[in-house]
Amino acid sequence: MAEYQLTRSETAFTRAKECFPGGVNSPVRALGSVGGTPFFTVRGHGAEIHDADGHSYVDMVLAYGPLILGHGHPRVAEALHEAVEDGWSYGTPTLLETNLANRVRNFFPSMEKMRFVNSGTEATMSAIRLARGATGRDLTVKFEGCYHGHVDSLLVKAGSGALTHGHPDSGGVPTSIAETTLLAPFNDLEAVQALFERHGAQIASVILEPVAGNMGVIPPLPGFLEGLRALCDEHQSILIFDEVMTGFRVHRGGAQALYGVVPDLTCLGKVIGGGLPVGAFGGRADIMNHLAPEGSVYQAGTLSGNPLSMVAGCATLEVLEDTPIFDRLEERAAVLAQGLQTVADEDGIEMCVQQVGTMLTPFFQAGPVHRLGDVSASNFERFALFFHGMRREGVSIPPSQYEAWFLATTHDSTICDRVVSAARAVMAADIIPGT
Ligand code: KE4
Repeated sequence: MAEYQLTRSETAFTRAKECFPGGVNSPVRALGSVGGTPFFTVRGHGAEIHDADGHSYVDMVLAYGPLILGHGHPRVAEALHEAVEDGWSYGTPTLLETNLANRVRNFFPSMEKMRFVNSGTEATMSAIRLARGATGRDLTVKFEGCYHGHVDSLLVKAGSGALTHGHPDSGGVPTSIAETTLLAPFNDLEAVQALFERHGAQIASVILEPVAGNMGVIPPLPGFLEGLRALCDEHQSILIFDEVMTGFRVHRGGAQALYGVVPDLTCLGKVIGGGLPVGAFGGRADIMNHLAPEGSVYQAGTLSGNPLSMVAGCATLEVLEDTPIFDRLEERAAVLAQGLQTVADEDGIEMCVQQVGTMLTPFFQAGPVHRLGDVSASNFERFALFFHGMRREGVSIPPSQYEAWFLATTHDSTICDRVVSAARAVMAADIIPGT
């Protein structure tokens, strides 16, 4: 019998495992919950991503959100080519940072002042420290299944990769730190009320993904965000919207624009760097002014505001300032979500597609999904079959039921039709109703 020939990605994965734990630099990329070997990417172009074995896929991951303009957008590429001619790291202030801050504020007017960092994790870590410093309180309220990056005190019942690998409570986080985090189920206002009744005077902040994306896409129930706003006002706690994922994704102005609830602080990342390393946190000036060098809350970063991320972010937001582009993108996401739902319904496959703006998640269950406990009722085996079937059909989706799919401006109706056709083929071939 002919010897099996390893694919280039399989060989690359073997070599990567000699360098990195699990062969990856971020756990979700290791396909832990669906099995198999991740493909190794050699390039991305437009709506597609291409692997080391010559396969092309419609990319519904888009680097987990940043690439709202797709891969290699000419405006972003041009901005980077030009910027590189002037050097790419200075350790001094530059006008590039001010330009991006002003563009961000056009979309998020609640960010009276802000600070750039290099990841979403840095943004949320800094925001909760700032909230503690500004209030003199120690406790943070977070929600089960929400993921805010790998911040020690927020890796408690966290979502995304932490859930995918079944470790929502990470090793290495001292109990003394985990105890500063109070937990409530997402969409459960009464549970938060009870926490405030018991700990109100010690609660520095409430942080949440205003639309959850790291346990799959779960919108807030009517009144939930408004209720959190009222509780924070009543107890002088700081309301933090982690819009690292939802920013520019659920609405041009994020969830705060979509639902009309204004947080005290906002965390951003992903889209504002156009795919380069970036994060930002900002909000009320009276809170932000507690930050060094004006105030006592220390936060710093060698590469904060780095020129290449700033120009890539500016070029990206410049394109998004053209409103119709975003509106058309949202429409296509809704059509795609409906297309996936229809295919599942026609095939008698239990699926509940939840979509907000340009992000969506097909849950393999009847739904609706309102909180983490609901997600665990999904058919994870089916999800794994679906994942591998879609890859075979030329569509790359996130390798976990706990992740969100993303669209880019490059995902025109033809591309979206390809995704629906692929889903139809997979459901017909790989997924047996009732199993
Ligand atoms: P980063 O540190 O990964 O840039 O951002 C952390 C973060 C913070 N807040 C929210 C709402 C986020 O979604 C994230 C990161 N999202 C995941 C995807 N679910 C990043 C992918 C990964 O961990 O590899």
